[in-house]
Amino acid sequence: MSLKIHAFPPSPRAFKVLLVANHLGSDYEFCLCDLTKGAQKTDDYTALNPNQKMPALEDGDLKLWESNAIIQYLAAKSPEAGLLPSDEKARADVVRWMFWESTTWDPAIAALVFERVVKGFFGGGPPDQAEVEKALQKFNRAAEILNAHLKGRDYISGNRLSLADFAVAADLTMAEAAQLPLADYSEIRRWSERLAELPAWKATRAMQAPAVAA
Ligand SMILES: N[C@@H](CCC(=O)N[C@@H](CS)C(=O)NCC(=O)O)C(=O)O
Repeated sequence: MSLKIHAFPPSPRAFKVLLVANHLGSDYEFCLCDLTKGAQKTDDYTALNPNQKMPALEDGDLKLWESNAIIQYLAAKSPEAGLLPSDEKARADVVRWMFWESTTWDPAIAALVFERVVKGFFGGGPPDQAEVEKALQKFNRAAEILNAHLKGRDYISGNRLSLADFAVAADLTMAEAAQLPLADYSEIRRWSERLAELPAWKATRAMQAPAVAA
């Protein structure tokens, strides 16, 4: 099997990549990159991703990092699934939401995950309230935009399931643990609860617990 995905499934960025691979039925080898054991800092892994972060993908001589680049590659290998439209305008809309996820949505949520989950897990002390407040402001601003956009829509782009849905929804897998304030965002809850019913979503959720126990 030439396709390998290096990931730590509890992380939303890893969840995103595994979710898309599972939804597409991609033939891949799962390689645990155990962040709790510093696997991202080994020489072998650094040769794969000099940023010392997961996820990463290998396909023959291709070494690819950045979760959105990885899911774009996976979708392009399975065009029949339609997760990345071939029409220029439709594709630009999907890609626009993927960039929004990388630059706006993910950083706000990741800051809350860091303060409220990761620090505790690694013995890094209590959440810094000033950082939490800053992240909450960013989160609420982004959530208002997404919530308004989803009104009357089942999917983010083009009224069909696409990489935009997977990229943006994956960040919500830690919503409970990071206490994301979703109560006021009923459209986001409706849309994400629907995605969580996908067989691939459930299969990817099932990959999370064993990784923590490993
Ligand atoms: N923009 C990157 C972010 C990757 C990233 O920050 N991964 C984190 C975990 S969610 C990581 O591997 N951190 C390990 C470390 O910083 O030591 C992506 O979407 O792939």
